[in-house]
Amino acid sequence: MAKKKPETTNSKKIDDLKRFEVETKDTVMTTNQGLKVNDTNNSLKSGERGSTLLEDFLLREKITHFDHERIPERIVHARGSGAHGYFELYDSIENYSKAGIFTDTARKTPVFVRFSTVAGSKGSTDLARDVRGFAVKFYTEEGTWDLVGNNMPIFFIQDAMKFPDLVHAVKPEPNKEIPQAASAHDTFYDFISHTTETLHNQIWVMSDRAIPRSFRMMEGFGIHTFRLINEAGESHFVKFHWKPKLGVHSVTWDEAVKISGADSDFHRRDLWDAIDAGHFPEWELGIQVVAQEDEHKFDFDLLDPTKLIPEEMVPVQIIGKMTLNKNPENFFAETEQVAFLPGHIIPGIDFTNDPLLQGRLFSYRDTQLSRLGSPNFHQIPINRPIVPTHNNQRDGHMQMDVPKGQTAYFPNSLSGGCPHLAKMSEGAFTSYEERIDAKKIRTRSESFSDHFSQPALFYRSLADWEKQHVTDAYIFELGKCTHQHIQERMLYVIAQIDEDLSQKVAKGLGLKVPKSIDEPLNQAIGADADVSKFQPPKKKVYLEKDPALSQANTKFNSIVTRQVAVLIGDGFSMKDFKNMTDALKKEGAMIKVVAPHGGTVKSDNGQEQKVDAAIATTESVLYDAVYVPGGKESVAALKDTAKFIKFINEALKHCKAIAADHEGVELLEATYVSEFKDDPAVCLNSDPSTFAKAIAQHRNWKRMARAEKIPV
Ligand code: HDD
Repeated sequence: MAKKKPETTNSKKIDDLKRFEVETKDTVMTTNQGLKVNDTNNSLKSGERGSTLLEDFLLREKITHFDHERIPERIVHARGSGAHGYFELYDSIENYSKAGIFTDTARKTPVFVRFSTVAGSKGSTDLARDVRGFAVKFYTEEGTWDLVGNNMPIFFIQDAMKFPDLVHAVKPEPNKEIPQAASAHDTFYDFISHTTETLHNQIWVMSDRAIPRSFRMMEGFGIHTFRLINEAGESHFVKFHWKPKLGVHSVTWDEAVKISGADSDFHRRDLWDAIDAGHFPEWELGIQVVAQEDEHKFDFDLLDPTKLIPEEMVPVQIIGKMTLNKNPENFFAETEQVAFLPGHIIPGIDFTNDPLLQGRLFSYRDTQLSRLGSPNFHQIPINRPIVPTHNNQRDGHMQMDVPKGQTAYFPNSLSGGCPHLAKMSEGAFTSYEERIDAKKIRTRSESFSDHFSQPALFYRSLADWEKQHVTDAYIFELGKCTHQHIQERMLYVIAQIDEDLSQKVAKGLGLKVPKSIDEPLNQAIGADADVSKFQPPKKKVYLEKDPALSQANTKFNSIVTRQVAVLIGDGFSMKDFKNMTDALKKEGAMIKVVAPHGGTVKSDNGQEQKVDAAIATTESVLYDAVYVPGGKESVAALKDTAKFIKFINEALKHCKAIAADHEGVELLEATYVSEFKDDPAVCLNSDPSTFAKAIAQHRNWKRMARAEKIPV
């Protein structure tokens, strides 16, 4: 993570946005017409206690604007958080692409990124078990490029035609509008179990990827196979990857549930606070490139968005870095009104015939019309490109520009033929000339029909603790379904991925894995219901494991922005406190003092220490690690408050690093930590560097099986 002052002046996009910023400091209140206002608290009445007059234009303007403040939320990805930043290229990849951002290493391309959950409404919890959106808008010199991806490298369905079904199945059930921001319900698993192409993305959602510790600690993927086009017009297939500098880390499901209550804005706050503190999150951009002639050399189809290319088969080449260094000035104007369209591309990048991507090219423009209300949504400040735009499109709701001249058509002579068509030498876009010789047909390619090999590869690649989390997630999710036939059908399809996994889930549900599925039902509801149709005679094992799929192989080298709760009361040892917190702060950790009360606490040498949170207002799930310094009186006060004991026991259960010095160790004796003294992430009277190393590990997952038994 970079730590420097925001560089807002050398970003063309930030400068552009400044033109629209409205300052209220040192200003007088006016109406929208500029009329100075001296009372905004009382309406105009007939007498002191009389009725309100129709004449009251001030009341009308204020209330009318308020009445229309809301716009429709996004049909999916309604809940999101955004930030500004920039992209820098390490080395030119001109062999593959002629795009300026991929050839010019001197450029700093402004970006706006929006992270999101998918299923929940705008006000839902950040910690839902869900896919996360990872949408990046690059404001390039050749026009805007949107890479609208997710934090998982595959998608649920293969054809955009099924998207409304998928979304209707996962959203709250239409009769009762329950549950909010959750896939754990009958309609979702009814759909999933009848649509086996979803199973790959589904097993990722059961994994820890679906409950990230932070937006800053998750990967991003363009998912589809795109094309890179070089100056000679040659095409290479490409998949885009974002790799976070902080590694890929997650919370446990028990924490996710509790964080949703303690701070449902956890991810939004985390992103804002990190940028605000100058700890700018960074991701490296990687590409997997496949030569045109290798299109058919894989056991899966490159056009199938439910398949990833294992990194073991095609390594990811790192080509650049994105840094987020500025929070938005206004949530609605920027994060809410930003409109991402997969159809926004630039010369040097092109689409493939992936049928999901092809449908997306239609859907996103369409949705902005109802969401933002006008075909002029590109004129909203956050959506404006950093390069000038000229064409003959005119009028429409909320036209902000004032297009000059007599003509709005092409060709024309009255305006000298302008705007004239761009020549290729001027950087015009042209679509890749793909040779097509085919019949018009409504079908699915046979090459898309293996639905089980890759979910199985994913599951095989996970560490034991990750496999346990997947098992627990299935038990939880299916346990929330009320129809046994849906649960059993799911057990059947999970067994096609991994028999042992299905047996474990079945045990948790108190059911048996069925030997076959209900054929009459299949016939009644259509071809897609027939699981066997989508199963190759033998599941393909083209790779035993892909280490990149497991979070056990991520980075564990930093404690930057890790939240460390330091538990103290009056009389705490300032020597212990300073020794530990100075060392951790030096490495970038954030120290948060939690005390029996708010305000300040006094140390053993009489110094006042500011309290960040009184114990009554906070929960252990909001921190990455816990430290208890010495101090007799302090420890006695902590022991006296049951919530401190719960706080520590929970941190222990969630496999976090815990440290204590001198009398602080006595507090831990009153908790389950006393049974975990041999644990490498329990640091008693140890050097701060030992504790820092344990925090950098994120969690001590080896503790998991024993810690599960802690009753909190
Ligand atoms: Fe989508 C929003 C990601 C398939 C239709 N999608 C949306 C956002 C992200 C994605 C990150 C939020 C953008 C923002 O922050 O404003 N969607 C994906 C990915 C997909 C995908 C990675 C598959 C690889 N989406 C997909 C399909 C369709 C849509 C197949 C329709 C056929 N998606 C939409 C949408 C949204 C949207 C309804 C809602 C709000 C918006 O577009 O602007 O049009």
